[in-house]
Amino acid sequence: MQATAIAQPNIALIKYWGKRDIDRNLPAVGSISITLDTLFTEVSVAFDDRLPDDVLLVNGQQDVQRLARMQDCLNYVAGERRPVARIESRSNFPIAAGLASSASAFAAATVAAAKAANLSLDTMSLARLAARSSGSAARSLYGGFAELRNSGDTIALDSLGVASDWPLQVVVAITATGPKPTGSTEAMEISRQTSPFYASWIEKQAHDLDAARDAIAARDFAALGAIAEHNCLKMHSVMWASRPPMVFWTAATLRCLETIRALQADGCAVFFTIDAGPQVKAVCLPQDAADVRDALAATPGVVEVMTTGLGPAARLVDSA
Ligand code: 2P0
Repeated sequence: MQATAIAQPNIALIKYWGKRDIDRNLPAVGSISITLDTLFTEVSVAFDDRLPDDVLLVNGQQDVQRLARMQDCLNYVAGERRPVARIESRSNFPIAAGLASSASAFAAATVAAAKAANLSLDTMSLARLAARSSGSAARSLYGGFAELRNSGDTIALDSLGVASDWPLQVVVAITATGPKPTGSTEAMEISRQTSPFYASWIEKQAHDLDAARDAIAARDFAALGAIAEHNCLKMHSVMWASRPPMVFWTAATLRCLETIRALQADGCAVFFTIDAGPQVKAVCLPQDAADVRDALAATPGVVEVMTTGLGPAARLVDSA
């Protein structure tokens, strides 16, 4: 009745932004991501009806604010009549700051809860359950390169390669460590309802997915970078043009883009992507990772840099 799982966050190169069904948390667009390796969230789930109530500890502290969403996650996996649960979550990176902590947390929680409930589910079923809690979490059920497709009435996932197939590096530049101001569900709905660019964002996504999938298959770094930067800037354009506008960037975010443009001009194989937060993720080839890290670390306003490779799928580490 107890299990522990680890999952790594993933970063979308072709972004998920917008929902077609809020109740079932179905995305309006497909997405393509890379799963990281150095960052992780470990979640333990213990089902025990002797406990008075569900309890969630995040990094050792009881977390009442995040409890309801975690309870929902366990309900999706084990049913609403599941036993009372004690959930412990631990991450080695700042949570709720645009570093995909919900992806790794809900991927790990889904895997741990399924095992603790003695369910034997395949990866796609686990991914679909994780997606009920957080759309991006489904992608962390896969290592390396993953594609989330809208498939009829549901979602489906494909592996586009494991980490060792194309060992890219990612330098994460942290420019602010506080929580982001707007949650993703609310922010996506604001975009859907108010952004004049939303319809075109949805319409063009299939093209971007095709281009990125082809670039990954061909290991064409320049082509992948071009489509990933374009898709990222398009998603942020949708947000900026929403009402109220959602500008998650800081001055340091923009300075990081200048740094990356300068590196590119020097011949560095690097491109950027930015999620719903102020951090900049610079994806690069291994031989350029040290230069990218040094340049971003020296960029004014960057408070920390973390370098990571691509990592494995969410997995069980212990159960009893
Ligand atoms: C992504 N993001 O594809 C995009 C890019 C943020 C920007 O997936 O509402 O936390 O939990 O299904 O997965 C953030 O959204 O959204 C996200 P929910 P999630 O990585």
